[in-house]
Amino acid sequence: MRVLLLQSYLGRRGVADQLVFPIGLAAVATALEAAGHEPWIVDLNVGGDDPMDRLRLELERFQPQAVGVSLRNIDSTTRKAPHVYHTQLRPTLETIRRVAPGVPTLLGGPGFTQSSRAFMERYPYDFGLKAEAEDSVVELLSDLAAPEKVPGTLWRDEHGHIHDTGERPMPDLAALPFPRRHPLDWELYRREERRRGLMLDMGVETTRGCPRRCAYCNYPWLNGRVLRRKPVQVVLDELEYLAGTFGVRQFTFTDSRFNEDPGHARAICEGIIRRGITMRWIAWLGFHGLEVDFLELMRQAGCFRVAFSPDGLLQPSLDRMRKDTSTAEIQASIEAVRKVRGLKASWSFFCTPPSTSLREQLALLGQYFYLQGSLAGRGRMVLTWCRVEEGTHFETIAREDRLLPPDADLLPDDPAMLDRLFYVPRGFEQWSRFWDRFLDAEMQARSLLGRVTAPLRRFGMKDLTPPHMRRRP
Ligand code: B12
Ligand code: SF4
Repeated sequence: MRVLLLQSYLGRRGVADQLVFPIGLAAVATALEAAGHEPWIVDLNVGGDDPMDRLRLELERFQPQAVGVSLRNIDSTTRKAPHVYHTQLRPTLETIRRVAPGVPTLLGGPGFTQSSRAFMERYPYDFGLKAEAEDSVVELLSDLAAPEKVPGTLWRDEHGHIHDTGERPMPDLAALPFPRRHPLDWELYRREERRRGLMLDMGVETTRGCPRRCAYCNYPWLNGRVLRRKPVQVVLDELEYLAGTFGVRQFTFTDSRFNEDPGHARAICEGIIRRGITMRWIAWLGFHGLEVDFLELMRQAGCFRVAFSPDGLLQPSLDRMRKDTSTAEIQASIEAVRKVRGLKASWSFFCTPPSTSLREQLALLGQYFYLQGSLAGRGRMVLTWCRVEEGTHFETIAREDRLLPPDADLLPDDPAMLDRLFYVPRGFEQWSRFWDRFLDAEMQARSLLGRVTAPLRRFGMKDLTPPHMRRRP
């Protein structure tokens, strides 16, 4: 069966959104190909200025027998650049129905999984597949007339009623091949890189799943609560394939925490060094058992930036968010990074987390300058507000604290309504405004720095202007 796989359009290009390769669709396409289907991936975020016209042309050219749409992102989840993505599902479906009437339509992806029933109710696609879909998509396409036999599926019957077959076990990651990246037009990414002055962000997985229970997090629903490992050999083969076949020079490990199993992470770094793979990469890390020699090993294996998500700084907020870490561990991670020459790092915090205090607000301010100073330009603090997501423990916290109107729509269509979904505890509204202005000032300062250092770019210096403030080349 010819299956067209679409990465949903984000509704804007080149603003604050990275250029991300659709590895979710690559994974689905790899499973479909192995089962004898013919997949073709179209990322509506690249190629041509009119994504729906591009979709029309692809539908006419490829003549698909089924169309799958990946809803990766629901909205920007950021307060500073609010944007709603999911509404693009409607014009996408309308275009498919107009150009390819009667062709079955499927929804999937992490954004879809987060609120699958709500999306099926809002947008009349025929089927929806929750969570990891390498197995379920093959089962469903083998007999579209019997979706009730495929666990993890939602579908609409002839009366418009939505049915749900419930949950299914996640696929066996150790048995899956790595996602092939060929059934799409690479040249369009290369062109978009040049147009936006950005580098394509290529994702690579080493594990799936997370056993932790952070209050705001939905990852355990997307990938389960059990850590599943991809065999080291497979990860290394994938890296060689990416470098050798497509000339990929940089990638991001997409794991929740690359070092959740430190032994597995070490084996990957050692393998990269042993095989002489010379790509640069980024990874998220947890705090437990973080050792300087492990960071050194990562650095030798090509890691140039690590990211931490402590979210809270003092113990009361860390505990209320079930972060399973301590202030001392956060500070120790800064010390560890400081000892590894050349390694860049970021720590993200919520400006106004639950159970915050005046002490924590002042400590956050101090931490901001401490990170800049102690790491001499290598360290950065990222400040955000927590967006309350449906069904998370954080939603319970926000309701306990009476911070969510009872009628709040957690999937708003209008970006202006997103603002109500960011957690700001009572008594800290002034602080929230302060952080708002603080971040504006930070952005202006970075933009100014970019302009001042512009002449040095001719001599090879990197563009320091924040990507969305750059002029298009
Ligand atoms: C790594 C990551 C990033 C990295 C990506 C690096 C890279 N090069 O890939 C970075 C930091 C760049 C990033 C950025 C953003 N991210 Co992000 N990211 C993730 C993360 C942790 C993993 C995604 C991933 O690659 N998984 C591995 C692939 C193989 O899995 P997958 O895509 O889920 O695909 C599987 C299934 O979903 C399904 N599937 C996928 N598509 C389809 C389609 C069909 C038809 C079917 C049937 C099935 C199906 O099958 C696939 C195989 O099993 C997820 C959380 C998570 N655990 O999913 C958040 C997540 C996807 N990100 C999210 C967000 C919000 C963003 C940003 C908008 C943040 C921002 N404001 O900038 C941007 C958007 C960037 C963009 N242009 O798309 C949200 C999206 C949901 C939401 N709330 O909107 C998530 C879920 C996190 C969260 N907060 O809940 N992200
Ligand atoms: S925030 Fe990270 S560590 Fe916490 S539950 Fe989610 S994926 Fe796991």
